[in-house]
Amino acid sequence: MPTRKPKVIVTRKLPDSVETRMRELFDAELNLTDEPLSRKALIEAVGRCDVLASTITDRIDSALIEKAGENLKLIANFGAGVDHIDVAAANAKGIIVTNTPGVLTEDTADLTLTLMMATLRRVIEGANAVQAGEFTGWAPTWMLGRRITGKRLGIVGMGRIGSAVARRAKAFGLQIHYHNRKPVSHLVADELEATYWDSLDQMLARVDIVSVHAPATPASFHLLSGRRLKLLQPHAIVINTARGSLIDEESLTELLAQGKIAGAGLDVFEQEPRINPKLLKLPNAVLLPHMGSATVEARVDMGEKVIINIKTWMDGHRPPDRVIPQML
Ligand code: 8YV
Repeated sequence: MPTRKPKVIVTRKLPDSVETRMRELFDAELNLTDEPLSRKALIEAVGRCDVLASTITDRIDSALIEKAGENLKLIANFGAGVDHIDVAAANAKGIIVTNTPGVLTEDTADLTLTLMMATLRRVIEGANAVQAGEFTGWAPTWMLGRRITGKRLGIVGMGRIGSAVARRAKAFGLQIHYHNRKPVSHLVADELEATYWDSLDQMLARVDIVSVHAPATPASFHLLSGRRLKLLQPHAIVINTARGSLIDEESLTELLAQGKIAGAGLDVFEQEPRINPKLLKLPNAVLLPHMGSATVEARVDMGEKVIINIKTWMDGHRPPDRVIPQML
């Protein structure tokens, strides 16, 4: 740990209050343009900083970590997901990785429910129709969506965000089903009246809505594969506010186009910011630009967490949000 203020390179523009505090506490180098750093600039940054404050738009793979200078000891990620960071390679080089869990749970769960409702109730189609001057008056059979109350929701991954989604969904009258590595505690299951499915395949065949909330790891890549998506009933919808890699986007697009899945609400994509052009054209797909945690409050709290992680490390303590690879 340096006795001087640590050199912290921040790869993207963060909320003003966070940047101000970083300037006070650290020898902070901010990104005033907010352009994602090029590979060359990232290599240069890891070569000379003590701490890299990264985001999802930085690809921190083993080749980049190879280039790290001996001062780099902490990658303090602004965000909960760390699938863009090779945590094992960083740890092997003595670099700690931290993230910002907890503070974006409720906002991401809110956006998940927003997508469910927007998809089932055709909210975007309706708003677009009004803007296009197509609202010529109320009609009994126009813009019909599907009722939310009473539907069966299948949550894939019942961690913090999955549980927050379940709580909200229960209040909307949905029946909660979930697949997880292991069942949640009896207390939580009773509160949510949730049904545990050991077999993801069996759950998929029986739910009306499926929402994924698992971390992106090699094991969860295409968890909703083409084969599994075909198990869904034709009236089912798919929601993703986690990571694009969890769903085979090409198969999902085909099944939506063929009417074999009724709709999808997606906030994340396999090759962000690129989106499959066929998906963009589908009226039954509600697509958002990765904005699950995009509230002023969440982004300030995420910044605070980055600061706390750097500060505790700087003071010689174990940062509270250290990512342990075995837990991913
Ligand atoms: C963040 C997210 O905004 O935290 C995450 O994992 O997906 C987003 O909500 C993004 O990762 C910031 O780096």
